[in-house]
Amino acid sequence: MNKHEQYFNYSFLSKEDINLFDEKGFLVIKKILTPSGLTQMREECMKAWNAQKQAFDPSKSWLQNSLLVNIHHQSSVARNYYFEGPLVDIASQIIGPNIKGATSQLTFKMRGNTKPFGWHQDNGYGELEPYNALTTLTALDDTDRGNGCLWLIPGSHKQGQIKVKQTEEQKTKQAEIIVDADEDLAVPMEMEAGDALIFNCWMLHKSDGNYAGDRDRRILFLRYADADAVEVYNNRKPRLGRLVKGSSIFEEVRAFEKEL
Ligand SMILES: O=C(O)CCC(=O)C(=O)O
Repeated sequence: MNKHEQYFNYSFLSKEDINLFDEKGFLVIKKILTPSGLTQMREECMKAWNAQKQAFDPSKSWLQNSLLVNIHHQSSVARNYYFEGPLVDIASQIIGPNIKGATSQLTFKMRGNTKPFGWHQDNGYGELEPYNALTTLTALDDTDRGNGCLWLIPGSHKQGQIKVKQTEEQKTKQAEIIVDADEDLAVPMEMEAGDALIFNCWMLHKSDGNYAGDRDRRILFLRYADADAVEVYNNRKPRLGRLVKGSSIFEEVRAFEKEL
């Protein structure tokens, strides 16, 4: 029995799943959180959120209104999920034997938060190489078109890295990086609370505002990368992140293993 089985449902991708992922660039994993995992995750994440975030302010950016970084420093269930949960093996099936955590954050669009987040690739923010990083979004609420679910364009990862000339604000992650996309090809990713969506670092995706009025849309966003992944925008220095499987050629990444 896995020590976190009470909170997470462990599974592996089948060969068909992996083929589908290669072709479409995304997969949905149903019920990856157990009912108690979902309850605990919501509780701990909301505690961190309420301690640091203010009510929605339309004059502020999406990032200011909707993002809380490094949730694994603030919630033990999020930390266990990130470093020892089912996504670790799933990420390893896609990326390879050596992987590290690259990003952990909450993207919460609470009721009344009508800010959209335009089309982008996750590897457009802080480009990592090799180009096989995996984004995972775990829904903490049922999410649909009404409350601002994610939309993506199946197969759009095949166009590779979209080069954007970034402004100073974008480089320091204070401003969004929006790219062109064909809205007609977009598909809404409606999910039930406790499901996870995983996608390739080049997947084009966006979300609209939460216009549901009486429903929040809370998402736990975790990203995994090859343990040797470097930051292209930062003189190709290794991205620091905890090693969760295998090893790294970089001493500083191996040392990071011991940290939270
Ligand atoms: O949570 C959202 O609405 C969008 C999040 C997203 O696409 C991202 O953080 O890259």
